[in-house]
Amino acid sequence: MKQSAQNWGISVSEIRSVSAVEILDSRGRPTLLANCQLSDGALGRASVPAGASTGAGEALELRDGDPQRYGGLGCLKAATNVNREINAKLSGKTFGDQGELDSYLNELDGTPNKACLGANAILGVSLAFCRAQASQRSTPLYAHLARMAGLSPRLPLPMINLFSGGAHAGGQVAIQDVQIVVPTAQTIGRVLEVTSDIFRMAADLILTRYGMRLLTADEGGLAPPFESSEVMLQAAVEAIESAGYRPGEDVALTVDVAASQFHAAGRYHMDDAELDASQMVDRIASWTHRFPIVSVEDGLDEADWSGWRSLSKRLAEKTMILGDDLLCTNPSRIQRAIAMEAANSLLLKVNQIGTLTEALAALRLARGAGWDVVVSARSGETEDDWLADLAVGWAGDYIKVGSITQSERLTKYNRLLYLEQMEGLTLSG
Ligand code: 2PG
Ligand code: MG
Repeated sequence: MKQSAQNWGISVSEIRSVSAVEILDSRGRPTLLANCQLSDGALGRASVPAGASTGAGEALELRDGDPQRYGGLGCLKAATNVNREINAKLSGKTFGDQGELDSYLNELDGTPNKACLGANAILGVSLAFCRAQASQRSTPLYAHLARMAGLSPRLPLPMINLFSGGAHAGGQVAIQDVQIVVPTAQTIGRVLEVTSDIFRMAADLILTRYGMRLLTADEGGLAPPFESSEVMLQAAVEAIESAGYRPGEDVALTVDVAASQFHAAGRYHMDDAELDASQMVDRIASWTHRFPIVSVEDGLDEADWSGWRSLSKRLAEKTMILGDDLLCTNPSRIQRAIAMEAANSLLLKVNQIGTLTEALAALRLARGAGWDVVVSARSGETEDDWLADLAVGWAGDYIKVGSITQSERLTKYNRLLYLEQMEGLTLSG
């Protein structure tokens, strides 16, 4: 059925074809770029990100496993799945909305974690179809996503990576990210100005202290050989002060502990210490007293539900207890966390679950429980900027993209700047 691009009354989209190619992500590892062409000619294209500190509950990212290519990380099988099986089933087929397409893709895959076709193949098609529908309706992607979710678009507050450790920086310190937020800023433009001031001061501080310039991690954060995670947190406070801002008032900190990465056999190998769950909770609580931390992501291992519950009991009143690996953007894990009061905020990464529709179900569950939502990039990203539109269209409270260096990060911040200045969107909605 042919559609008029201007017609908001469009109810269906017929797919002419879908296709995919293997491309490289910001770590130089393979990932997928997918196309979706509708029968009226509208085209959507999207590329798929990839994590390094992945949760065990994530949908399966299909890799070739051929040691002769990219150390086994090739995505040719996933691309072939799009080009052959998925294309054969989708071409000529009509879908009313994203939900219909995504359910069909799930049926086609037939496994609970997308292990047959690959979550990378399925998400590529899910996103490309979304872009194609937005284009068919001549509407910006964020507005199409907002309409799909029944939400009013608004700009999210960025959580911006300053210092990195853990799996993103060779493990020189245990915790993965120290990020800054500028809660007092009225605009994304101001957030980025303040961040840039702090980033410059942080780089100078590192040069003075460690005699080295920018050693950057996967997401562009500074990654000097800090002696401990506490030293990293302290350095962030010093950089904020040196830039002329008041820690805890003008600028706050958020951390991604990514504790699953240093947890083994019930113990947390935190820098030089070996802690049990209750000592780990004490350690995090002491950080929140000594540093202006407003959000703690993955403070405990992804399977340590009772540890999460204690951390939440202790800190949730004042601090975001943010689940990434714990929740994997998976509605059933989120449901469990809500029932156990194990967290109060969701880190939403669509490639953890593999379709936009399931990610939206995750968002709705979190919102239903009164949680905050952080829409997040992966440590392996591409130059695609759909994440910015997703965070805006789905009215995320925060967006987490990494540092203000490296183009795969900046393309998202620059899209937010564009939406702020050209589309008149604001942080308050
Ligand atoms: C995280 C993400 C992004 P990765 O842990 O939150 O920082 O990392 O994509 O490696 O899982
Ligand atoms: Mg994380």
